[in-house]
Amino acid sequence: AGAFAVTVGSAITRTEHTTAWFRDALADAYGTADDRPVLAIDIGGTKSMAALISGRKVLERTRVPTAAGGTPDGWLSAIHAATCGWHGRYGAVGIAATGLVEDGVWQALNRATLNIPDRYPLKDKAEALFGAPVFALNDAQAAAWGEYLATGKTMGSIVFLTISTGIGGGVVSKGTLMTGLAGHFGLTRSASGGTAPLEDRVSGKFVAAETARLGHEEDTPAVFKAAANGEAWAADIVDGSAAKVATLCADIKLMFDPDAIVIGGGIGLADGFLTRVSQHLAALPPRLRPELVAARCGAEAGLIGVADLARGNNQDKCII
Ligand code: BMX
Repeated sequence: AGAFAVTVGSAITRTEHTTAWFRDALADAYGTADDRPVLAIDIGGTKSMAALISGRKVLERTRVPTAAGGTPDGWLSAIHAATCGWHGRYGAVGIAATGLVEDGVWQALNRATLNIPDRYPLKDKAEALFGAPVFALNDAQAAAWGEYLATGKTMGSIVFLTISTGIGGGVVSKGTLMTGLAGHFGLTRSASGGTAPLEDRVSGKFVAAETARLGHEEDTPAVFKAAANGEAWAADIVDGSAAKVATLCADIKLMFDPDAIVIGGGIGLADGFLTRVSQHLAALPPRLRPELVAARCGAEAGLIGVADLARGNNQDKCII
């Protein structure tokens, strides 16, 4: 009768069927059919954060302390308890954790930052607890990815450095996030004269220990305030740390030649710290001088980065 095609049955009477075919075909082409938010978790040496994230938008957030004498089971169940009201609203879980995370297995590199036992099955345990697929990665590597996304992927390469309880780092080289051990700058020894891991001479733990050793009672923000007010003991602690970070940044520039070194973390973003690091780099020839910028996503870079990866968007950009 000249018809090009004839359609019979539920394709006409049940339009939701044809809609579903489109939905499934798009999911096959672009990844997951589950467009629910991601539960993103960041387990740090001092505190843990959790957020419900849709795209790069944080819908809900909460935080719980990471109990110093605790265990991974305990840290996870504290986070689970704090987020149980969100259950059913997320389709995947992303975990950014301090320490080495490989193939879903977690361990400490520096037990002074967090005492994680060897080979803890983080992915399996978290999947059983949260009832959703889990993607897990080192905290600073996740933050490097979050900061890279925040640049709109306009830079070819960035190195991210977080100076907090320890010193973490992540490398995005030509749009590819390096995983495994790559970026664990806090464990390097060159900038501390080879005597100890760099983070033992610079990070939040060091500032607190030095302050106590000198007989002062200030907490870390107060030490930075005292340094800004010109109190010599505090300025010595802050400037000594800044000088070592400057040496590290100069070395990173020679190793990776990134477009920028993005600095984050409680110490890294503390008042005046970045300025002091830059002052120590001022004498370098311009070609060798790293470009330092403050983290755009602040403390949430790791949550945003791991949420993107947990969604499956960019996992093929990771090299393990
Ligand atoms: C340590 C190491 C890194 C981590 C960094 C920052 C452990 C437990 N952690 O170098 O994996 O990225 O600290 O961690 O070995 P944070 O807790 O200070 O953010």
